[in-house]
Amino acid sequence: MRAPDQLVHSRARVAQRYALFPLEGFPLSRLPSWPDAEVRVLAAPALGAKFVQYLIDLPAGTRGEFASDGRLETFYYMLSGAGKLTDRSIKSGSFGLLSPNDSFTFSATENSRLIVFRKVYEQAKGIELFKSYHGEESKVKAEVWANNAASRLQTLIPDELQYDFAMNIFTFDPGHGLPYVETHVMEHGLLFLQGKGVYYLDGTWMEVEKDDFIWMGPYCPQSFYATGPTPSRYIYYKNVNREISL
Ligand code: UGY
Ligand code: MN
Repeated sequence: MRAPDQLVHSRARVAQRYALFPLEGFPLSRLPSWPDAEVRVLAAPALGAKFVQYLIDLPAGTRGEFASDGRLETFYYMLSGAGKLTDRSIKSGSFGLLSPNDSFTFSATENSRLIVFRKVYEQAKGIELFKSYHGEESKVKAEVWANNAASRLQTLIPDELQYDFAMNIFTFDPGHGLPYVETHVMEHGLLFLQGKGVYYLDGTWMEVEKDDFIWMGPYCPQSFYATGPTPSRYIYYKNVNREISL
């Protein structure tokens, strides 16, 4: 926050096919199912996204609920803290994909920060609904990406037809990035976990750093390269494995 006698500036941008938001610009909200949490709505249909993504800060000793409604699937990723997800201990780096039919309660034993992502599950003929799935980032192999050992990809959700989206973590060593500008029908909801760099969004290179959120809509030309002294890491959503509805 700036002092009352100072000017305000921001790297925040909202365009037709993308948006970039530094963390400090989000006002806080509450949610009925997370009454003690401070919630930032990173992306929502009001922006053009076909999903919603929250950043949730939950104080130690309080709880929140991932409520099922038979329609929305939910992905969570713990950025920091620790707690119990129903009877499972989770901590920084824990993640899971929750079926639209399952409800879970999260009780924070430490001050916790997590990403919660929700979208309508797209059923497909002949494909059974997936079962809720949990994992630890530290146990997901970082695969060399595009034949460059300085760019590595962790795939948190298996690339199988049961799942209608991917959630991946990219790591780029300084000086490395995506080897081309890519443009595709899939959307992204992307949170910077570490480091800094420059992101190419629909014709413009923009500086980005830890805690920034980027929404990329369909056919947003995009690329990235990492700068700064440490590797850059980001977690991102991508809708996959379904026909385009007409
Ligand atoms: O999977 C992807 O589409 C990825 N290469 N996009 C990105 O990192 N912006
Ligand atoms: Mn992409």
